[in-house]
Amino acid sequence: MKLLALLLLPLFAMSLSAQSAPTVAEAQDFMNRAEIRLNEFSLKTNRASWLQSNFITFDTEALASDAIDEATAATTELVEQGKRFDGLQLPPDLRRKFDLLRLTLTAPAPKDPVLRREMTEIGTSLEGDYGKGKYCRSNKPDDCLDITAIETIMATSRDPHELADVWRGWHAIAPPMRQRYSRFVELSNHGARELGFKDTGALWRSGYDMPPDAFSADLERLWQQVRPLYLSLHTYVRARLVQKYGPQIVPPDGPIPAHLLGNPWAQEWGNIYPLLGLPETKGDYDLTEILKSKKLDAKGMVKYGEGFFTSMGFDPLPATFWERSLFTKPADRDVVCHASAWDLDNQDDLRVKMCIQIRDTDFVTIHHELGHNFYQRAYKHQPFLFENGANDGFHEAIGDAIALAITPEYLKQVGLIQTVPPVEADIPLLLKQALDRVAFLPFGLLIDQWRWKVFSGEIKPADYNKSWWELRKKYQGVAPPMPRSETDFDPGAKYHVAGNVPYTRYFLAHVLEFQFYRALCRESGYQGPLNRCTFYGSKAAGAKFNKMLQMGQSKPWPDALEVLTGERQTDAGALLEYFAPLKKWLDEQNKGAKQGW
Ligand code: X8Z
Ligand code: ZN
Repeated sequence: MKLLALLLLPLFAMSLSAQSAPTVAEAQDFMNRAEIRLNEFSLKTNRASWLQSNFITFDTEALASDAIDEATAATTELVEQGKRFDGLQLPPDLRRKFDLLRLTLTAPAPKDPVLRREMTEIGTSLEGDYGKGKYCRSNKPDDCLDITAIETIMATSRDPHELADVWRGWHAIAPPMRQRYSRFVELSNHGARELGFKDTGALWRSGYDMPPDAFSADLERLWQQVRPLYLSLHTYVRARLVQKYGPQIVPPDGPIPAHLLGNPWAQEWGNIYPLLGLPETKGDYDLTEILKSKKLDAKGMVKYGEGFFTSMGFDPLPATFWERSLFTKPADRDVVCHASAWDLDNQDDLRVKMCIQIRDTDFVTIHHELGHNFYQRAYKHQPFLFENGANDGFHEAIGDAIALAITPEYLKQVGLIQTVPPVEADIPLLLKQALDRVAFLPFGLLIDQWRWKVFSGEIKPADYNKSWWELRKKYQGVAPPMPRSETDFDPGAKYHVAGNVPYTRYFLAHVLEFQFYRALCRESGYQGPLNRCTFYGSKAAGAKFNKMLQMGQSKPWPDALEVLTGERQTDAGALLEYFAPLKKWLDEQNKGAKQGW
């Protein structure tokens, strides 16, 4: 960094002093140089971060911190220098780049190098701690469960004591993060204010081509649109869990204990589908069983994902994707198992990093991750600052829209099942989908409702855990399995809090993916109930999709949405259409039952 800064500074210093009134040509020149620098830093930090999350050691953490520190410093400096062009009338594309430049840092840092380094090191160490997190059930070192093992137990065990124990064990990784987290918040806010934002949360909310307050209001609109469906699902699931575990463990009128929903964070509930007592229907299938019986390995599963995209006309992934990705958890070292997709050089060096298990949810996650990679490749010809999703919700929704098209019809076409289940199977199929995608909605919303208040100071460190559970109750209607206190730090047991990844993107994605899906279905010529549509093999759908993907972030997101869907608003209409038959069915089942908690 030192050398680069020295090289950079005279250039900018020159243009700063040469003229007091800046010109459009200078702004253009400044931006061209800035994008070259940013691209170089991005490559360096990507490499260092890839190493750090694939080999979590003292040294890789230090190297990643160094790279991030340098890149943060350079970006902050560029934003600072870019302020010079603030009042200048610029062509819209160029103005957009200046606006995006201000938003590039998810973790803005103080200008003071000592404070900046402190913040970067905290950030890296929190993510590393999450990656190393384990719960050792006894004192024997070989009885330690990592997050992959914990997830399996939470998905399959039906013993409430074991579930509570494992839940508690996993959440015990987080209290040591608490102090560092609150310091991180302080330092990052400091940086955000220096960049001209109220706090880091305000910076995050500014990335949606509308004023931050309008964005918050839009989220509330979407939540109100989907909330009745969530309540119907919650009511139904709670009643079945009361039958399974008894009213002592599941209060019939209260929030559902968070350890009984098949997932350490109660964020997706698909794993408890077998507890819901639906009769077997003709043609029922269990994708996990099928994947196992076909003896598919992790790579084989990813091949299916790639196959979906190529069937729509996208080029296959490059050979380096297969050589450099991490598909399975290495036996001998700590890695960050939380799935992610990477674009190391903003060109062709695409990778995924995932500890794949042979099961249905991982099949879906693979499509999710590949959605990121195919998006990244589609917009690689854009200038650096436009090489991104139309907004971050779009990035998360691409692969999910494809995963929605993993219908029985599709599975039959690729030879994974023999017969397509009849229409009577629709309710079970829809319920299974809803357990993952509808149950997720309040969770997707609440994480940043918590974090935005943490960043704004409305939630003080002394209330971190209490306010976390208030929001969990308010939105999700779930409760902790045992009393919690401020010695706990339950938010830190979720990857995106420890790793400082904004989360509202996933709420948006869970709405957008149905909009994308419906548009792709229409483009493929499909007619019929929405939940049975697949566009596997549709070149027309692929071409339309690509039209949006290759725009990257070059235009405000409503423009991108319009290209694919003809709509300019995020809207849950498609989601509600998809689940309409289920909503009707749930409400019949729920007759007479109390809704809410
Ligand atoms: O983090 C992810 C992806 C990587 S971007 C696996 N997701 C969220 C989560 O796991 O909490 C996908 C769904 C929500
Ligand atoms: Zn993702």
